[in-house]
Amino acid sequence: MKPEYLLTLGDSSQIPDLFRGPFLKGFREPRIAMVGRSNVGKSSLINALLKARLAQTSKQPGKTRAIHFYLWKEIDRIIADLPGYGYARASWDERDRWEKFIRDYFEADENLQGVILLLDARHGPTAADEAAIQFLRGRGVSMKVVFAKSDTLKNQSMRAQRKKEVSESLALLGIGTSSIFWVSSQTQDGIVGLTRELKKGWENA
Ligand SMILES: Nc1nc2c(ncn2[C@@H]2O[C@H](COP(=O)(O)OP(=O)(O)O)[C@@H](O)[C@H]2O)c(=O)[nH]1
Ligand SMILES: [Mg+2]
Repeated sequence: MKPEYLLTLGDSSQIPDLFRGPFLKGFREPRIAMVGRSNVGKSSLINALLKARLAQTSKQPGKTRAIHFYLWKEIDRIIADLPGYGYARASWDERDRWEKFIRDYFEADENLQGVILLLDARHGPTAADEAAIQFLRGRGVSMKVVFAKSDTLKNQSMRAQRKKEVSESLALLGIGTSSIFWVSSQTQDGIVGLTRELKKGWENA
């Protein structure tokens, strides 16, 4: 039942080698992709969900350039840690490369169950997050919107206020409250509920 690191996709040129029909290098488990801004907490959330320290986390944004895949045996899925977007110091050239790489990956992966779009409980959704939502929408990818770092909202009224604000702005982007989740990788708050949801399926997405 232990989760494990599977492989890394470094760039688009490796796609034909790794993806065959619904398989990722021989593995048939459906994929879940973790998408979000650089430093929002993607790798930390993967570790919290898998109950392991497999994904590398960092205080510095803009570190991950590749897609790392992990086998999440507990729920029979493969979870993909994607490079973050919206890193302020990235050059235009780098941003274009991000888009192309991610687009190539989504096109290649025939067994992608859906995406966890990770937003920051304090600031999301930013313009870059909205662009990502539109991008995923346009590709017909199922989405669950997860707010990370919920521990940073210190009290009940702050939480209630933020929830109201974000559900209004997400509704404008076509995302209903049943696809919105709040988690903290630090306190583990919401991790069990999200796991259950990911295991269940994506009917509501
Ligand atoms: N307070 C708090 N900090 C977090 C949480 N999750 C991640 N972080 C911090 O946010 C930073 C970026 O995390 P990381 O998982 O590497 O983000 P990534 O770039 O999206 O993969 C690190 O310093 C983490 O310790 C959380 O739930 N609560
Ligand atoms: Mg990361």
